[in-house]
Parts: sequence; structure tokens; C-alpha cells
Amino acid sequence: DSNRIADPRLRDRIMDAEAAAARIENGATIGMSGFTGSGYPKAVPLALARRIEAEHAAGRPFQVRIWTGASTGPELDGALAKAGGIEYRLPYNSDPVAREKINAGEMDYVDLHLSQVAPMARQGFLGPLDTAVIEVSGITEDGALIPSSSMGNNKTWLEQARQVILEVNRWQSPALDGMHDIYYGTALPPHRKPIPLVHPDDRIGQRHFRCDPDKIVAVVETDAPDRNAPFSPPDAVAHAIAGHLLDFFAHEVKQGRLPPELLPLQSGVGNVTNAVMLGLIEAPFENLTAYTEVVQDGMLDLMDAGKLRFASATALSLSPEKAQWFNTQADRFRDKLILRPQEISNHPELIRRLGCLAMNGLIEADIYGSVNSTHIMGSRIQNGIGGSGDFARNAYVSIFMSPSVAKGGKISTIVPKVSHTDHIGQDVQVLVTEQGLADLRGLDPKRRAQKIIGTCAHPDFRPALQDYYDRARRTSFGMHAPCLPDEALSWHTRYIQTGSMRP
Ligand code: 0RQ
Repeated sequence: DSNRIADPRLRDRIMDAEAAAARIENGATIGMSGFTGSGYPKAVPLALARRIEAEHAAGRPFQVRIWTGASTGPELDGALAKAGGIEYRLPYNSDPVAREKINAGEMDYVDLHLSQVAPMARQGFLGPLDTAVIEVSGITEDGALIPSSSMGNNKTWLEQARQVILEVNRWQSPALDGMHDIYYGTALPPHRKPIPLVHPDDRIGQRHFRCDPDKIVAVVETDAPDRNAPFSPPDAVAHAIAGHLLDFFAHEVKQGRLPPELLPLQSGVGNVTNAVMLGLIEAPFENLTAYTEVVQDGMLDLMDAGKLRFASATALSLSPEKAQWFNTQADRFRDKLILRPQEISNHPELIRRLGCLAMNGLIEADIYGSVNSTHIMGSRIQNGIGGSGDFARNAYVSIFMSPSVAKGGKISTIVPKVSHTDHIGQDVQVLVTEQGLADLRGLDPKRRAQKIIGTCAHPDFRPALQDYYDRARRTSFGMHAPCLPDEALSWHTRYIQTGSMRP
């Protein structure tokens, strides 16, 4: 199906993945496509991993530096990490093999706000980019690149890289062509101008990437599916969280603080946020929109149910079954879906202007409403901050949600003090667990603490939290946000020592 490569100039650069990977040198910095498990290159990274293993077997060093959009798939992060081939990685990872390497101290990882990656690269803050390896769904006759199922930082990698390797994946639906909107107007200071997007469905850019054909050194044909993780069906805890949140939205509409069609939804990754989308199918809201980072299964279901009018994102993040299904139905979604570069999908200016309702997951929150999204027991990275900071800081209402306990009840996700801070109290306005929803807007620290303990904490941990807080109120150094520094992280210490936070 080589009509996916319509530009005759590029036909003679078609080669296999091994030949393409041979163009990458030890120590190279590579900008890869990929955002969640979609749109990442599926052949060249595997070939590179084999090459690295061979080099290592021959006693020669070989490692590369990898920049992406966000997480990718096992053929990229998994294979390269397993080969011991990644020296440095940014800006987000959820691959379990790479996670182990990072947490063992064998791989450097820089966890960045996803909206900031492309501008930082253009500003020269991250150093030079040697090679871009980008999956596309096709190449037009005049050399324009038809994007695939995620946009991520591809525009910037194509611009910044010295040489470009393309993977043309014919598994991707041809109907994707036209769903993308690539804005080429982002200048650097002092030349920045307002980004002319005022509704989630505005089109402000062009359908295809441009790329200097002289930089394209290899074109590799592939036919392999995106590999996102499957979702588990919502359990009772996820249903309860979704229920509290939907009651809150209904209340806000009644109070006149939200319009009946709500405001553009941002929904984070994971099973709980997916459950909220499914919950919205039954809820009394119509003509919803989403201005978000990823479109998960639940959002497509919400569209199919006629509830969600439109979604803007940077990537599809569908379960394998849903992705196959989407590929046969993509035409139906052409006027309902736009994929944009992550610099635009997550842009603080646009999130603030649109007034997004941000809904993200958390690792733990403390009684004052600071949130840890990334580091278990303060030191073990789970994934990364992703887009949560872009959205939480700039949302109309910033909501964080989680089950109230983790690891079978051994861990309370509500703690005296977070062991790592990603989101400060000011960026956390609503906190939801299956126990209840705490509306923290306008509350001072002491009222926030009482509300979070009484509403969100699990009953098994509530008395201990109350006891800590009561003692802090008697003996704290200051009485604005009472704290016992010696004891504040003792729950984490206990977990590390005994395997449980329970006394
Ligand atoms: O680990 O599977 O090994 O048991 O963390 O937790 O409960 O499955 O929750 O999938 O919603 O993920 C914050 C990680 C939540 C996610 C986080 C353990 C738990 C499990 C996952 P196991 P759950 P979720 C825009 C938004 C940052 C990026 C973001 C995340 C695993 O939401 O990565 O928001 N957010 N992006 O057992 C120890 C605790 C724990 C804990 C959970 N307190 N202590 N382990 N776990 N809480 C989208 C993008 O940026 C792409």
C-alpha cells in the first residue's frame, strides 16, 4: 500500500527498520512521536534496541537520550529500557520496565509539564536534537505529513531535528486525515501573540505537518496497532467517585456557577476518570464539550450516546478493542474530534480562557489539600506530572480524585503531609474520594483540613488523622496551617518499615 507514500521524492528513501536504526549514533538525542499508547514508532525503536543489545554484547557502550510526547508503548520505552539503552528520558513515562530502571537509579528521567516541552526545546533549554523518529499515517504528493493517532511534540521534533526518520503506519485509519489541527503561530518571547482559539472546536492551523524533505533520511513502512492498556470496568469505588462528582456538577449548575452544558471537560488518564465519562452518559447534561489531553474509551461512548458534542485533545488513548473499533468508524468522528500539538491542547492561556473543568487522579493528598501525583513514599516515581499541572493551575475548577485507600487498605491516600508535592493547595479546589467530595474553594487551611478529614478520608484512617490534627492545633509552631514536622511524614516511614500505614 505504498500510495500512503505519495511523494515520489521519498520513495527511494524507503528502507527497513534496521537500516533506519543504523543512522542513529551512540549518545544521540532522539525526539520520538507517541503520546500515551498511541502514534509512537513501532519498528525503528525495536531495531535500535536490538542494535544496542548487540553493541553491549560486543562490549561497546551504546545509549541514547529519548524525548517524546508522553508515555509510549512497550516497543519503544519497554524495549529500549530493557536493552539498557536509555541514558536520559523526558517528559513522561508509564512503562513498567523504564519505571524500574528509573527507580533503581539506572536511568535519568526529567518529569516536565507537558505544555512546556515544545517551547523549552525551541528555546534551546534542552540542548540539540539529533534525530526525530515520527509515526505518520501517510505522506502527500507534495511531501506534507499526515499525522497519526497522536500529535504530541511531533511538530517541534520535525522542526528541530537534524535528521528525520518517518514510520508510515498503514494500520492507522486513512480517515484520520483532516482530524488534526497544527498551529504554526507559536513564536518565542518577545514575539508571542495571543493564540486565536476561543472555542474547543475552533480550527486555527493546518491539517498536515511540514518537513524539509532534505532532512528525511529514512521512511519505514509499518502495519502495527497502537498498544494502549485496556481499561478495567468501573468498580464500586469508581462509581461512587463519579457519583459524587456528577452531583457536584448538578449543584453548580443549580447555583448558576456552571452553564447547563457545563464547561469544556479535561479528563486525566486512568480507570476513575474513564468511569466519570461513563457516568456522564446517564447524567442530565447535554451538548458537552471536552478540551483535554487524551480521548479515552469513555469519551467516545459519551459521543456515541449523543451527550458529548465535541472533543479536542492531543491523542487518542483507546483500549486495544476500542482502537480497532475506532479504525472502522473513524469517519463518523471527523466533525467531532480535533487532535492538536500538546503545546496547544495543554496551553495554560487556552485552558484559562476556556474555563476547563479539570479532573485528575492522585497518589496522595494531605489534609490541607496539597496533591502528590507522582512519587510513591516521596521517592519512587509512578508516571509523571503529565498534563495535570497545566490543567490544575489554570482550570475553572480544579478537581482531583482517588480511592481513599491504596494497596488493599494498607495505605491511606489522605495523609498528614504529602511526601512529594506536585500541586499546591491553591491548585486543588475540589477533592473527591469514594467517601465524599470536599469543596475547598474559599476555605482557609484549618477549614480545609477539617473538611478533608471528615469527608474524604477512609473511616479506618479518619480517627488517626483527626488525632494528628487536634494535637497539631494545640502545639504547632504557627496556627495558620497547624503542623507537627517530626510526625508529619511518620505514616510514610511506617509504611516503608512495616508495609502498612496502619498503627
Ligand atoms: O499501582 O497498579 O501497582 O497497584 O498507583 O493507581 O489507583 O490505579 O489510579 O490509574 O488513576 O493513577 C496519580 C498514578 C493515579 C495517575 C495516578 C498506586 C496504585 C497503582 C495507580 P499498582 P490507581 P490511576 C493528564 C493527567 C499524573 C499524570 C496526570 C497519574 C497505581 O493519575 O499518573 O494526572 N497522574 N495526567 O496501587 C502507593 C499511594 C498510591 C499508590 C496509588 N498513595 N501509595 N501507591 N498508588 N496511590 C493525562 C496525561 O498526562 C497523560
